[in-house]
Parts: sequence; C-alpha cells; structure tokens
Amino acid sequence: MHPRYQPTPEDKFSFGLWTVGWQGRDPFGEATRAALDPVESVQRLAELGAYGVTFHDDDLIPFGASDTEREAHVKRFRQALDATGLIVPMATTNLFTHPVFKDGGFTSNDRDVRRFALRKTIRNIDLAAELGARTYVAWGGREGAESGAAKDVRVALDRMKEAFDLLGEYVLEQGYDLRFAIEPKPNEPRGDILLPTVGHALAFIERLERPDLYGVNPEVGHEQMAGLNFPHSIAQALWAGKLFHIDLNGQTGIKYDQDLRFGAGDVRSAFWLVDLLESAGYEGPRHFDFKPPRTEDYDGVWASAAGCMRNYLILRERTAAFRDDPEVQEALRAAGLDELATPTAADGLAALLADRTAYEEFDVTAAAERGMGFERLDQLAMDHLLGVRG
Ligand SMILES: [Mn+2]
Repeated sequence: MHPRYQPTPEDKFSFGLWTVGWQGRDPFGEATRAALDPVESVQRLAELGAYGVTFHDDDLIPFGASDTEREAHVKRFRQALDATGLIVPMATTNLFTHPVFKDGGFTSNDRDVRRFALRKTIRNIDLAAELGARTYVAWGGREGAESGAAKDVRVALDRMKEAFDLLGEYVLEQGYDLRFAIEPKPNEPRGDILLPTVGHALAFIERLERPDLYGVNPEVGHEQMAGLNFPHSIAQALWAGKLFHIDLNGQTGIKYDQDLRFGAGDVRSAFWLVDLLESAGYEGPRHFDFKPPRTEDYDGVWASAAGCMRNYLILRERTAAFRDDPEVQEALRAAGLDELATPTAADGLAALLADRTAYEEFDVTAAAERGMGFERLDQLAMDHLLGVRG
C-alpha cells in the first residue's frame, strides 16, 4: 500500500461496532460469521488507523443485561479505549431490534413502549457522556408504518417532537456537552419511515423547542435509496449549519439498503461528496456505517474496513488535484461558478426595478445562446477521478 493512503487518527475515521461486528444475518439467511468481541474491534480498528469507535447500547451491553454485567462490559471497553487511544465521538440507541419496538420507539402507538424507549435512550446518553461522546445519533428505523390507517402521521410527529424535546431537556439539565443528530431513511425496515430524507429532518428540527441542539446524520445509501443526490443533501445540511455527523458507505441505486464499503457503488457521487466535505471544512468524524458482505470471513471484514478509509483518502487526493488544476480553475470561471457567488441584486430592489438592462434592454436571445461549459468541466473531473490527470 502506498503510504499516502495510510490513515492516521488526524483523518478522523470512525466505525460503528455494529459494522465490522455485523455477523451477516439477513432476511434470508443466518449469520455467516461468529460474534466479534467489541474489545477486538477496538484493537483492530486502532491498528488500521481509525481514531474513533461508536456504538448502540446493545452492541456493547446485551439487551437485558444486569447492572453487574453492564459494568463489566463497560469496564472492558473502556480499558480497550485507554490502551489504544481510540475515542468515542458518537453513540446511539438500538430502538429497532427487540420485538417490543416492532411499531417504533418514540412513535409506537403503545404509550408504555414510548416511555420505555425514552428511558432506554436516556440510560445510554449517560454512558455516551461518560465516555466523552459529543454527538448522539437517533435513527428511527421502526418509526413508521406499512399501511395507511395504522399511523396518524401528524400525531406521530407530535410524539417524535415530544421525545426529542424531552431528551434535549435531559441533556441540558445534566450539563452534558452533547448534541443530537437525526438520521433519515426512507424505508427498511418499515415500509415507510418517518423523517425519510435530510430535507424532512431539517424541517422537523425547526419545530423543536431548542433547534440548536439538533442536526442531521445523513447516510450515503439512505438518500440514494430515495433516488436523491447525496452531495446535494449534504450541501443543504452544511448550508443550514446542521451537518453534525455523517455516515459514509456505498449504494448502487434505488434498491434495498446495501451498506457497501465507502467508495463502492456510486463512485462519482463519492468523489463529489469528498470534494464537498473537504472544501467546506467539515470538521466532524468521517464515520463509516457499512456492512462487510456476508461472503467475507474476518480477513475480508478488515480488508473491507481498510478499504473504506483508503477510498476516502484516494478521493481526497483526487478532489484536491481537481481543485488545484489551473485548467479546472479556468473551466470553473468559464462555467460561471464565480458569477454564481455574486449576489443577484446587491444594489437592492429599487435599483433592480429601475435597471432597464435587467429586463427591457436585456438580450434574451444572446443569453439563451451562451453555452455553460459544464461538459468540459465534468470531463476534467472525470479525468481526475479516473487518475489520468495530475
Ligand atoms: Mn444503511
């Protein structure tokens, strides 16, 4: 491996315990891999060059464990963190695996389940804060429905708001330095999931009591399952100051959630995503939420995890070369990118209305005939992506 693609902790790569620890169980088949000890995951991820590890409560502490068992699991995990220097930038709650959550956690029609879901989340928020996490992710995979009358969506959104407002109140009361990141997904496991896209989540956040406490955790494949342009969603989240965290993986088009390693699937989208994150100065973790395919043994799992980071670093190099290329810079100017950055009417509304060249004397025909130069620009990007330039 070329040393320039060797990750270091400064690259801020992190992985969920549930990613490399996925045993390959899917709706049609049993596990193909033995369970992985979280301590081994921490050690291997540190060796590979990651800086962080994240977890759902149940990844670390089996559901229903006693307090004594819980303490023992946390202690071993903490020792592994201390020994390797890995940090816990983020944690999250599993409100989807146990059958009690079959109709959701925060929006289950069953009030008892909703109260249990909140208490389960709060319990893991305490652990997250104790381990130094700064972001708490909420993915509501079971919040949704398969049929029309089963869920009153407007009322369910009231309950969703109630849950997030209570969690925000708790975090403030405790004085934790922790913000929430809502993770959208259109479907799977539910037929239709609430807050299905980044746009839905951004709009929801503005209805909460303390919007500043909440942002989004978009996942590559989730937006692409809805046929959306992931870099565009990320750009809007950045524009809103709401990109608190990100889940990187790969997906090929509108189908089931593939969770391929980052860079697999739509590599052009991955190129523009890395270009955006790096040029926008995103400083959060580069978190991989992927599933090493169930065809792989553990050698394949670690190869897959290493591949996520390697692809990010290759794309970071390729996108930097694209931005540094004088011919690209000239093509960007020719395509009007600098002009887009100029306000349309900084002279104000009255001046716009008085400007005859803006309308009465505007040469519509000449403007309509001007080519935009996007194809030349995009081919330069393609040449950089394919490694034949710079
Ligand atoms: Mn996914």
